[in-house]
Amino acid sequence: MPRYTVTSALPYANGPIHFGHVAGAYLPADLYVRTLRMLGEEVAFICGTDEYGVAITLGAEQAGVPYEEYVAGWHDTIRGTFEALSIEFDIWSGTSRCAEHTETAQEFFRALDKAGYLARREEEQLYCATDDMFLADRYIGGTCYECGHTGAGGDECPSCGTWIAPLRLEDPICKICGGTPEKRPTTHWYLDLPKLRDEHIGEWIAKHEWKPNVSAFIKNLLKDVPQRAITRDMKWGVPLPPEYADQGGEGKVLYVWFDAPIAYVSFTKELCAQRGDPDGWERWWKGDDVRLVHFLGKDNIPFHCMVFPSMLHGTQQGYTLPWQVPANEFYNLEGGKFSTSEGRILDTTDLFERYESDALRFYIITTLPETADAEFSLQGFVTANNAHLAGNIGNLVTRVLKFIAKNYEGRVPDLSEEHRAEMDREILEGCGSFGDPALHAQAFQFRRAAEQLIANASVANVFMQRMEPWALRKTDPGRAASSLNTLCEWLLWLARWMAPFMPGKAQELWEMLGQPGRVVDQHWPGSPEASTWRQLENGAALGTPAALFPRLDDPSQEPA
Ligand code: B3M
Ligand code: ZN
Repeated sequence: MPRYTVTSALPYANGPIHFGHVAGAYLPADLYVRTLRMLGEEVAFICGTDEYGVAITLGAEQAGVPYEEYVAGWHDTIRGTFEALSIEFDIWSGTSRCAEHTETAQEFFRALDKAGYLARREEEQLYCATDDMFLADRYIGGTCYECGHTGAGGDECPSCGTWIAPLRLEDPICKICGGTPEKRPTTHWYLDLPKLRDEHIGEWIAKHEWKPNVSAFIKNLLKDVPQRAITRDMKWGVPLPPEYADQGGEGKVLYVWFDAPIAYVSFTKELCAQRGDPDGWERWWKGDDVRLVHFLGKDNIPFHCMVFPSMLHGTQQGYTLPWQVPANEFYNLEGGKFSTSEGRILDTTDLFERYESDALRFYIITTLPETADAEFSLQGFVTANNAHLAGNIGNLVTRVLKFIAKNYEGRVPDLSEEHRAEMDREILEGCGSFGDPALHAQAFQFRRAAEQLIANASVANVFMQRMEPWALRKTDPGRAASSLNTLCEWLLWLARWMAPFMPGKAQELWEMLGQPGRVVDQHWPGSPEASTWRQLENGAALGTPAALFPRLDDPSQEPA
């Protein structure tokens, strides 16, 4: 029986999560995990904040707060967005707060070095005597040696796009103090990706079955694979193992993209320690029965499909390699890119105050950028909500359960044996096709899974229109009751089918049907079969019906 280790890319603790991120690495993962769990699969769902690197130190320095305080603040803010969208990891940790992370990352470094996959190099780097530090790329400015643009950075020239070699910059300056840095010798370690590619990873990548949009991206990865620096002269980060101090490792930290993916392992250790099973982490990372699934946005493909697998393999400690990396394309905001820096993000607090989070969740799922870039549009959301949720599922639930509450004392109307076969035939064969949304979710086709859920709800709407129990009740009360009983049974399926997509609303429907416990804890129902699909007792007490999805006003008509 396979076990699933599911990870979502660790968001940098330097800004809010917007829907572009949610659609890339987080909501699809949560939907997938919820589906697997209802199918009875064993899953560990791992995530947390990425708290080191220049992306963090620059942000903290500009905010004028200590690094620890800065990352802790964003860690909590980002957790709030996930909670609002019912995205529930088994562990939500952080690379600077996870007690197991330093040792785990250092262990990877040692193992890779021992296996001969690290190269140690003496080299020159730009050093600022005023700030008493070697300067990482983004702390360096100067004149581009290709085009003469004076606003070039230590990483690239914004004018001509050249990837800058900092030592070649003309008139280099330190962006912290504006002074002129000097060249000083330093030592760094490089991950020998070419060697790992040629020994094993290249063949593994070439043979692995990737999602189509991922394999297109990966093809080019293998061509130009340089050795990659994995250490930095910075104070904030995972320090090198102490035994490297006298080899030039003093005052150096691991490059953030080296330690961050290792945090998936560290956080798993933390999770197992929390569960009182500190050694249990290995069952999630080693052995043939582990299925490692990484959810991420496409810009993280290289690190998750080539660099991290190289690191896992290179330790020679039996780590499993990714089973699937269902990366998504970009999710934009109404024709423009979501961009925190340019302020092009939806005000999620305002959105959650105005709209049901499950409705937002479902809309994002139906517009996921699974094979091509896609976008969030407020008009699109309102239209989809009114059509699929209020108009389809909501309408069905309200009409059936309110009618029963009023005319059948809130109890499941009786199914008469004489009508059973007719009712089964009608709804299972005569009202449109239905199917198992989990089959598509397990294939990472989440939009298709959502469409299947809507189609399944439509079957009951067609049945209701055809049977018209409110009219039938006057002429043939027995068949009216049997048809309403049949609709209640279908709603019981609908609540379970909905659970991975809209856990909150599914629970509301579950309780309206008088069912105990949590719908997310129910076994996945699959697809109804005539002989076994019914489970309700005649006369069973139902809960109090209520509107599940309110219709939304056209946002363009709303007051500004
Ligand atoms: N912190 C987020 C990004 O590049 C980066 C992901 C790390 S996953 C190990 O957008
Ligand atoms: Zn300086």
